Amino acid sequence: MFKFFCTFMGCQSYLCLKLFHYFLMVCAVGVWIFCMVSVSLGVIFASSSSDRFHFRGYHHNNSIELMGIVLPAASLIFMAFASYRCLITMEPFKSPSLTVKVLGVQWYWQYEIQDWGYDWTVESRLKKNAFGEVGFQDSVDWWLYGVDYPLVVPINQKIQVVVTSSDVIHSWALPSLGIKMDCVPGMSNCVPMVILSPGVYTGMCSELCGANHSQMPVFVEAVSLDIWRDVMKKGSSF
Ligand SMILES: [Cu+2]
Repeated sequence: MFKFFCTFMGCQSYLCLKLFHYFLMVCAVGVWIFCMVSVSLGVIFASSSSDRFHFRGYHHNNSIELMGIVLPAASLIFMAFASYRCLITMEPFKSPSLTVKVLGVQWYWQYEIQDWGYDWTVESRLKKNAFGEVGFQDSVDWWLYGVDYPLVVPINQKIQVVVTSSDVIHSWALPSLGIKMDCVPGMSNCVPMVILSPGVYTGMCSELCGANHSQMPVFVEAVSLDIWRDVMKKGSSF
């Protein structure tokens, strides 16, 4: 678990996998366009410099011109469909199995779960060392990411995350789950979350929200349903 801290985290949600595949596909299309343009330029330069007679089949060639229109258009339509599918995956669940409320506060997160008969609220603040200071790597686990009370959620559940803010705009971001959602005061935004494997997932507030913006990491622990029920039964942090 702790070794993830020093590396990139992999995709651990259905949404993140989809976004990553879309990213790879767009990269592939980019490489393909680069190759096509390079070959075309090569042919043009070769035909205009030395042996014009040899390459004259490429000038005013209808089928090549048609290809130059159809192939880019087809790749754009292909990417549009793929991105539309990603957008649909980002839509809030119509029938979520669990709803989690995330409240951004200067400068900590408040998590509420009032579902399945539980009433669980925690304030998630950056861990400090014995002297009440932050930012000392040796003094705490999960340097600059560890919090006193993390959000605990079950894996393989359709979790609707409802985010909002009590003061300024924050942003609840978890890269390995493909989530980055603005928390706007007086407004609630929804983001779907299905975590595929148990573990610890970290992110940061991604909207500059004030002096201690750096002190509101997002720290999520994904556990099995049984462990999650035990955590819920233990109750809130205050
Ligand atoms: Cu913030």
